Amino acid sequence: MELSEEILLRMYYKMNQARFFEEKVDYLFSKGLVHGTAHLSIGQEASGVISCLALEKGDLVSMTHRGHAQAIGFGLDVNLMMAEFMGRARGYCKGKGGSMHIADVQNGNIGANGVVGGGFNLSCGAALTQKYKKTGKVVLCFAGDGATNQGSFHESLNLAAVWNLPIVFLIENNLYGMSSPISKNMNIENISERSGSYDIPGLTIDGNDPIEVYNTVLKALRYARAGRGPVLVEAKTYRYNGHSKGDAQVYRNEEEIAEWREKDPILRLKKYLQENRVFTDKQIQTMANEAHKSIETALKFAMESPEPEITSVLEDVYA
Ligand SMILES: Cc1ncc(C[n+]2csc(CCOP(=O)(O)OP(=O)(O)O)c2C)c(N)n1
Ligand SMILES: [Mg+2]
Repeated sequence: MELSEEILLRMYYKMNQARFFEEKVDYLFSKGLVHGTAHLSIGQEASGVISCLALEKGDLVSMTHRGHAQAIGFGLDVNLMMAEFMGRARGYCKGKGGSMHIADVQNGNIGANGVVGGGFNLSCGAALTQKYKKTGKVVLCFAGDGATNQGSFHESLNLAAVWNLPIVFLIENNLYGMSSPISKNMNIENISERSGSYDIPGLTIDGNDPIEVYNTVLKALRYARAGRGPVLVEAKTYRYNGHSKGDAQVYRNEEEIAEWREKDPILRLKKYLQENRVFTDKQIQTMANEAHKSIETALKFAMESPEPEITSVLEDVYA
């Protein structure tokens, strides 16, 4: 499918924004300016960002613990994201959630989730609501390869199938669950094969190809929106950084990382834009510069935001 200049511009800008956001996150940790942990998805920007660009206004998304790119693709405000990440009161959760709990429920972002596989059931509930209220909206549910070994994945696919729910399960298969390669955790090569057990469509795609990701997710969303039920999409991709902070990465070698860097999704889109003469090199550079600037602005916004008041510690506590 021919993609408009407008969507190609959004793809390039937002993937760069996600990359710069996470490079900044990494830097802030290295300087000891942030506590706790974060999971970077540098290298996974095509599956994380681009899938969300295929959504329509009003569609919902549930994210993973590795959710920064997904959030930026969905359109969350990078100022509020950075403030949340830095534990500041102007953040999405008033600075009390941090990286793994960024959410904007009013606007359809059900949230990132520290519980691996925790988004499947929530997504089914949200999709059931859309069906019941006949909103015509679809839920895009992100998960990792490791999460598909959880019971919640199988329960949710089964329910989504028998209830014909408007939901697209987007599995970012980055080949590892923490330090375990997928071959140690499952006997199949393609996770999309698991769709067969529930008699729903299952697709495996090159998750580092922005155009393929966009076209596939768009089709899957249309299928679900038309009332035909859920779709399972497996996007094969790779994270260049460790699982989270403090990962010595003894389970893989430099050659493997270098091989995947050759397939970098941002460089691939850049090449596509150049080869098809969609934009000039100058325009491409300007888009990247603008994305970079937006992250510098976000950091300034976060630094200027106060920390939460100690008196607010029991506010917004549900359990
Ligand atoms: C229920 C649960 N079990 C274990 C963990 C610890 N944990 C955090 S991330 C992770 C690996 C998840 O792998 P995958 O789903 O492939 O996502 P990735 O980290 O590769 O993006 C595990 C086991 C957790 N957070 N929640
Ligand atoms: Mg994984």
